[in-house]
Amino acid sequence: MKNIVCLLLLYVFGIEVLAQAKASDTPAFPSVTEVQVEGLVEKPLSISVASLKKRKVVEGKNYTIVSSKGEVKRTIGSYKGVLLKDLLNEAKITMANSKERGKYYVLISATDGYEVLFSWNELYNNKTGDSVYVLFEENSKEIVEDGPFVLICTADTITGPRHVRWVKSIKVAKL
Ligand SMILES: Nc1nc2c(c(=O)[nH]1)N[C@H]1C(S)=C(S)[C@@H](COP(=O)(O)O)O[C@H]1N2
Ligand SMILES: [Mo]
Repeated sequence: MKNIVCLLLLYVFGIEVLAQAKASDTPAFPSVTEVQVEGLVEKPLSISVASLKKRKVVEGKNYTIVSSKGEVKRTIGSYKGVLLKDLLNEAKITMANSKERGKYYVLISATDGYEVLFSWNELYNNKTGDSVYVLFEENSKEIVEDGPFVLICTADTITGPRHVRWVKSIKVAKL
């Protein structure tokens, strides 16, 4: 009798597990509803897609993802996002000693563990800073498979490595 109950339980749970696996087909990694701006900032932010839309939205066209082998992986026809620097300025980076600016960096982390960084000088002392966006829309649609937040740096030569899918946090830190 006990064995039959066990088999029944296994059967029911088996179906449950299969059903959940199917439901999570997209996105491929756990998605977040808000992206965190944190670390060495005065005012940490937790930002949803809706609240990103209320900020200064930038629209762009034809962003090409180039892999480290130099191959064009795909082109995003149009996108909408907010400049990373605008979010950092809103959160206000705390820097007691300006001589340490060269030690500051911004770490972008994704839910799959992927991480990339931008140095403070790269963002605030170079044109690159005007080309780093947190996207919430690709081709006039919310980003489902790779999102809801994607970070891009259009100034990069090989854009793939700093194209970050499933962005979960943006952390200001210091060496
Ligand atoms: N979260 C996350 N983003 C990522 C990666 C990753 O492994 N995880 N790989 C990067 C690399 S190396 C490349 S080339 C591009 C590939 O983009 P695509 O597969 O969306 O065309 O995604 C980038 N973004
Ligand atoms: Mo890549």
